[in-house]
Amino acid sequence: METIVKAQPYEFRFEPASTALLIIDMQRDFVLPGGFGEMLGNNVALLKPAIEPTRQVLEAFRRKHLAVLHTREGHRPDMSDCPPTKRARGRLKIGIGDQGPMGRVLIRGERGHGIIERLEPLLSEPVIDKPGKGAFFATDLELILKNLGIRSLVVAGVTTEVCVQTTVREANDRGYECLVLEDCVASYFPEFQRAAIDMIKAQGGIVGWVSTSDELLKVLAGA
Ligand code: TIU
Repeated sequence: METIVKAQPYEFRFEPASTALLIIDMQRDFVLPGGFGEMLGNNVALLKPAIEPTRQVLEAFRRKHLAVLHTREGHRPDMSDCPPTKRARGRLKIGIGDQGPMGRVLIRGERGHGIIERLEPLLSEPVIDKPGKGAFFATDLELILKNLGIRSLVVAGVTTEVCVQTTVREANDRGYECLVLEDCVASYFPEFQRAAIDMIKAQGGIVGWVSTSDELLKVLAGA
C-alpha cells in the first residue's frame, strides 16, 4: 500500500513492504568517548541526540515487520582491507588498529566496533560490515537489498556528512529512493549537519528526501 510522508523538497511516497530502515554506523567507536570519533578530535556528545529518535523508528519498523539493516564501519583484525592511506590520515596518536580504551580502534570484533546497546541489531537483521564510508563499497548490501525486494531506504545514523551522505549518494545512483530523517542523523559539526541535509534535498531532491522521525512515525502508525 502506497504510504505518503511529509518531506522536503516534496512528499516521499513509498511502499512499506519494499522499504528498509538503514541504520548507519551507530557504533561505540563513533558515539562514545574513547572511540575513533574522539580520537579524531571530535566531541562525541553531539551525536547523542540521534539515538532516541532512531530507536523509536527502529521499534516502529520492528512492530510492522519491515526490513531493518545495520552497518558498521571497520576492518579485519589483520587490517588487510584498510587502505594504508586511511590508517595514516590525521596523524593520530591512537588510530585505526591501535589499542584504545574500547579495544583496537575500528577493528571488527572489538568492543568499540560494536553497535550501541540501545540500537543493538536482532539476529534477523542483516549487519553490513563496510571498510569504507559508503555502505555499498566492497559490501554485499546491494545483493541483500535486491533479495529482499527493497526499493526505498529510510536512513538514520552517523555521521551525516560522512558515512550517511556517502551511502545515500551511492544508493541514489543505484536507483534507490532515500528518505533521510534529520533528527536521526548527526554530525560532530552542526554546520555540516545543516549543509549535508540541505545538499540532499536541494535541486528537487537531487540525492533524496528529508523528513523527521515524527512525520514518519505518524504515517507508519496509520499504515
Ligand atoms: N569521522 C566521521 O565523521 N565519520 C566517520 O569516520 N565515519 C562515519 O561517518 N561513520
